Amino acid sequence: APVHSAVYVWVTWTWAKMPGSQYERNGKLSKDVSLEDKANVLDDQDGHLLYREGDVLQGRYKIVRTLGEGTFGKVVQCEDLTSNGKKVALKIIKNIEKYREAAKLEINVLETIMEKDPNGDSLCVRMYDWFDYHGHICISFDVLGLSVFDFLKDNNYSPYLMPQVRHISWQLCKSVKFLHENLLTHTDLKPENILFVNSESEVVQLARKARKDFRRVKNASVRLIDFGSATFDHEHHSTIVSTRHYRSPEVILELGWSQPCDVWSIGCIMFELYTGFTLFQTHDNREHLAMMERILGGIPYRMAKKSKCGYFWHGRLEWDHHSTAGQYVRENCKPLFRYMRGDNEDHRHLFDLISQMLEYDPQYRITMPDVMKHPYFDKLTPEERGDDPAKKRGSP
Ligand code: NR9
Repeated sequence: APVHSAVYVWVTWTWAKMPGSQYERNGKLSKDVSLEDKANVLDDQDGHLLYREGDVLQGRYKIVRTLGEGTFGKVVQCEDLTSNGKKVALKIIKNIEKYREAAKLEINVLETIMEKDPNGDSLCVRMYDWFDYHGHICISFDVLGLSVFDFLKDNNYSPYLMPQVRHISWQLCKSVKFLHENLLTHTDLKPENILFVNSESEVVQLARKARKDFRRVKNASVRLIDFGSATFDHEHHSTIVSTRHYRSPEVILELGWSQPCDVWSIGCIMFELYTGFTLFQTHDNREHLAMMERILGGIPYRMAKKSKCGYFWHGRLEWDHHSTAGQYVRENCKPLFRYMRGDNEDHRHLFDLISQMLEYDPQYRITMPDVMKHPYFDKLTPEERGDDPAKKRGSP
């Protein structure tokens, strides 16, 4: 079986953008290790490459600082000494066989993306280069800004404003539509994997008496990252995919999955951009299903019947509404449309679209081409839509 399936991890990774975090500790860890001698490349106990600022990899990439860290490895900012010190983000995979094998599959996906989208219209992150550095697979990309998740967190979870929800969602849909057209499913769509190209922001005061100011990103252009779990139609499909909160019902019920599972994740993400909080805040399958039923109504009998996971009795979810968990779900979840903050057309269109993306049955769930035709997106500006003015001029 492909190693691809074996390496899925649930640990969410965090950007080490703050001095004093992991980034500082790394500095201390590698203090006494001379990396000048390239024959003496060392790893820490977890398989991470030990490095210091100023180290040069492949005689080309000079390490400037750590950008983030995850289960698979780290991301560092480098100067490309062969391109006038151009800034790149270098993903350094741990020196562990299963991660190395998974990284090779990821490179295969990234090469497919480059081949099918030579101009970068798909808004998927672009690979510059890759190499094997003493067992650490390294992949270089353009340097991007904060993730949509980190920006939200740093902004005290103030939701994005409607025009930005629309613009970010549109770009995400464009990337995912492209993947689906090329027989791929991303399988790990989440706000952490959507990065602003430039996360510079400005302070906004909605009302003079507003209790709190919040920040608005100046330009909501984003890129989709992390193709480490992306799966081609012909490849082995791991039973469990996606990060918990964004996981579709067919995955939880182990009914088999394909492209529609990405559409479900996007529905959850659009809700989160609009509200600032996670739609399904849970760590337990049964509770997750109970939340779905509270928010979206009953799970279809045919899906309940087909599932071998034992969450149902005669097609009904076994769930004690009077338990502590039952009370938690009742108090913290409500029918989807009650989360609307306004009753104008924008809000109605958004929730209509989200509700079609959160259709239980993957067979009936809206598909990416139809998502992009939804009237919610009618209000995009031509720039946001990514219409190429050059192309437009050429057409009749
Ligand atoms: C690209 C990526 C991460 C540009 C960046 C960046 N610019 C600034 C971070 C900061 C691309 C990534 C990707 N997959 C990732 S990061 O395609 N996965 C998370 C991991 S895996 C090993 C360490 C981090």
